[in-house]
Amino acid sequence: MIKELSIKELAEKIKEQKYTLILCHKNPDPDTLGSAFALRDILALLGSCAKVASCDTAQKKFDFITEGVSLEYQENGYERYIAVDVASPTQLGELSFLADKVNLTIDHHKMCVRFSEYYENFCASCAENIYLLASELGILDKLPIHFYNCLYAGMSADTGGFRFSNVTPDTMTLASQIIAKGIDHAEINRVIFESKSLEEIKAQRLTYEKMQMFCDGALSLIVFTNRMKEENGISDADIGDVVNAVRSVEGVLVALSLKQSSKDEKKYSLSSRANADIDVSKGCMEFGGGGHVRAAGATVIADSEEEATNMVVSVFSHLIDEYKKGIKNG
Ligand SMILES: [Mn+2]
Repeated sequence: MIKELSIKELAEKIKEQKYTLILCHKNPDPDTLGSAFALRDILALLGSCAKVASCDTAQKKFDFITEGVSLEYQENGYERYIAVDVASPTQLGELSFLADKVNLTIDHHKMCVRFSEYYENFCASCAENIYLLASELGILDKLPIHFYNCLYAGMSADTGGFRFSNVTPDTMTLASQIIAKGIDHAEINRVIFESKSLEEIKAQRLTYEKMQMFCDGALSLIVFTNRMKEENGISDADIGDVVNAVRSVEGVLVALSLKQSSKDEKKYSLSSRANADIDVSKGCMEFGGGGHVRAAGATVIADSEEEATNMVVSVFSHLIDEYKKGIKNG
């Protein structure tokens, strides 16, 4: 039986001095990175050395979080493994073989597969849980400005710049306390939302060219194949948030992106976003994934681009139909 920890119990465990590996999810975003590096600041203050790992590299622009440290995993005799912002073992990607070793998970995903003792709190970002942990430990005033930069980055990224439905009065109260620490919040937001590499812009242009519409325009989809990536000199990191591009089309209720894996051509990484009250995490669960009500992911196994497309369109068009029926009857 997997145990859920209270914040007190989590704080007690974090106090134990142990050489720690902190694990981020694949395609690391500012929330998993910010949570990991903020947790590393906490551990450093408490006398534990920690490294951070992910199966994918962090984007260069997130150096203000990672301080340029590589996320590459190396076996190093770690005494403790902590996963942050990781909804299921599959979210560890190529590092999922470490799932059995994980001692603690700190997360905020409602739809999830727990694989170790965990602390969870369904706030907008995992970063908020790291703040609560520091608060419980009574060390908020001792942590460096880097800690607050990390937390703000996680909160802002997971709330789309404090615009998504997951924002609560508590989110804003906490953001206010973090801004009061003197962080450069405008610069963090510029880096997260307004700064794209030329390759990311290329990926976005391709997305607008190649997107497909289904369900009378209620479902949008972009499939990124390895061939498309090679022909255009685009890497996996460059196509990170293309789902938001297909999501912005007027009339779209659910937006999807499928990215073919460079390592295994039968694997497609699925991202889903909802513009209405449709639980896309249910759709992702069909493929063994998870996430939030309006933002979720999974890995789809298919022999071809067409097969992957048919599989996701079938599942998500069903969710859209159910939603439309609900509106008619409701
Ligand atoms: Mn998150």
